[in-house]
Amino acid sequence: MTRRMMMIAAVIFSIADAPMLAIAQSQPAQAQAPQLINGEVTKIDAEAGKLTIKHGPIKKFDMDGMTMVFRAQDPAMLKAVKAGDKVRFDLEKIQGQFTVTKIEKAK
Ligand SMILES: [Cu+2]
Repeated sequence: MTRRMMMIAAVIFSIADAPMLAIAQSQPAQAQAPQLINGEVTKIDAEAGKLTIKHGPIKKFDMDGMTMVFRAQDPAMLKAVKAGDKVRFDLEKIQGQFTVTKIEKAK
């Protein structure tokens, strides 16, 4: 009986902990405000779904400023910007490819 009660208590506690865990996990995500990278679009290749950006240093990938080709996560991005535009963008490595996940014109 006592053992059974303890097991029930353990289940209740694990349920009660769940929302707290969710809160704890969401906090680091909030602290990581998207740090956009500065760059300038030098070329759009809509057919390949790629764009070339002359970018500033990218800390998270330990990169200095350079010009490189990126995959666009969303083809709409390739219409939203054009060669010569100063932009701010975010980058992720998706399936081994540097992929622009967000891009906006710099003001
Ligand atoms: Cu680079």
